[in-house]
Amino acid sequence: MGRTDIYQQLLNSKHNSQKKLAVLIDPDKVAPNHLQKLLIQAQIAKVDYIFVGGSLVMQAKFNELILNIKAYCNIPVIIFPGSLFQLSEAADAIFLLSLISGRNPELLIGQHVLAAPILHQMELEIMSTGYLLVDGGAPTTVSYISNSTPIPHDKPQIAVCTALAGAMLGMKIIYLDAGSGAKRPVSPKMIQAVNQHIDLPLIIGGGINTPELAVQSCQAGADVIVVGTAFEHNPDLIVDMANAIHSVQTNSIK
Ligand code: 1GP
Repeated sequence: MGRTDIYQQLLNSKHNSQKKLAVLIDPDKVAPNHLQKLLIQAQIAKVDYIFVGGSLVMQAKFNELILNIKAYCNIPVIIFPGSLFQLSEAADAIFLLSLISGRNPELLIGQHVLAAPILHQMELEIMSTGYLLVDGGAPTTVSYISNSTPIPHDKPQIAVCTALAGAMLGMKIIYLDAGSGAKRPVSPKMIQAVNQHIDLPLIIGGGINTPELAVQSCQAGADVIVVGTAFEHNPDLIVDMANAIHSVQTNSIK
């Protein structure tokens, strides 16, 4: 299998204002029968991407999970790695995340140095991603494990400066995350501010649990909405969420 061109697709979709939905599968949280149901719904709903990963994964069979996902659906699978243990050539692509909102050197560059020789030998498309953790109203697993301070919810300017720095450093995607199960998602105000300053694909996740919240984020400038927890509780929500996101029409307000 040759390398995929998911990044180019993301750029094209951004250019055409087509909003995308990614379903996040946390390896620890999905039982095999639930996985099948989730993926059948995802296929029916024409979900755009499956992200796989978590900031704390206790499940050892990462590769097997990705092979299972591939067996149930043909949606592109992108690794959203919480650590070096979450690598697999069975996926299509990987976000090479640098936690630029934090000041933990391991997650800015340390883990990347260790992963680089392994990634170099894999056929994965690698997408350099500036990852910004935003306060979601309560401590999340990612804020604890990453040992980093999230950007305050009501400080869009910090997110803007951080995203700008990431773009200037050559990162290709910006991911604003309130953390899995966040009590409040990244605010439309923050999304809009970041979107007005950078021209890169903008991924938004954490605490988005209704189609209305997803649409608000898209209208503020999100290109890809990531949903995990809400679908773990209710896979039937996938179709409504996808329809809502795919119907968003925006006139880019830069
Ligand atoms: C977390 O952005 C993702 O990294 C998804 O969050 O589980 O709250 O949907 P949820």
